Amino acid sequence: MPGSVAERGAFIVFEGCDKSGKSTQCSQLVQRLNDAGVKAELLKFPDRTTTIGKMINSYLQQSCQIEDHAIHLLFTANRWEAMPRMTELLQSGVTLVVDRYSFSGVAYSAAKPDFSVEWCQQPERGLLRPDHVFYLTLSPEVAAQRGDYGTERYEKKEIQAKAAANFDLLKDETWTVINADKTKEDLSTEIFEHAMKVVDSSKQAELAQLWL
Ligand code: Z5A
Ligand code: MG
Repeated sequence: MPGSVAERGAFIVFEGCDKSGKSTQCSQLVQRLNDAGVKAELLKFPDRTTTIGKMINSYLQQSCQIEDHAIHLLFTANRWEAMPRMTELLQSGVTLVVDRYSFSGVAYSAAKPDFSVEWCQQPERGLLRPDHVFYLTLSPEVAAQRGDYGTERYEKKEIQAKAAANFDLLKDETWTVINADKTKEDLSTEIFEHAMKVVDSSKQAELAQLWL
């Protein structure tokens, strides 16, 4: 109808350190939203399927070296290349549930010596701003009960601790901090109830840009 504003989808991000259950909860949320009649899709960063994503994958699997600033910019570029499709999906009414985003980009790069949060944020400025971030927290002791760290580059206790401290610096009013030391089912119910409110409140809101 001319002049009418179509309802857009919500942009929901999950963040947190290794093994906090992000991927598990992202899948569950998409399933629950779809079951409730809300069109929702799952996206994940890094998206290891693109040309840039394949370089990131090799770096994370430690099969190549990439200079620290350069890899930071590749993680960011991997988000920029997704912007046209994400914008189109959101504007067509699809809710996006996104497993890690710019906050991981900043938290992990700024955990490296001589990197500041401000420097790391700069190339992320202007990306789509999430409507809501669910930040899953887990103590290192409980995380350890979920199995050993894998062999990927940042899967080390010290880096995870620094990243967690950096996540704390990035929180704002759009974040909900969730203690992830609960059953998968309990967590999923808590998150779904909150997410439905975000879906409702985002319908008429303008899409915004991050850190501008
Ligand atoms: N990185 C970066 O540097 N810059 C960037 O811009 C971005 C990322 C976007 C790869 O990320 C690395 O890239 C990451 C940050 C960096 N490095 N680190 N760390 P990834 O997202 O691909 O990493 P992953 O392999 O998916 O691991 P993860 O995300 O840390 O795990 P998770 O998704 O949080 O957890 P999960 O896979 O859902 O669950 C882990 C295990 O715990 C599994 O066995 C589950 O069955 C179990 N689990 C889950 N929930 C529960 C509960 N509630 N109770 C008990 N057990 C549970
Ligand atoms: Mg994951």
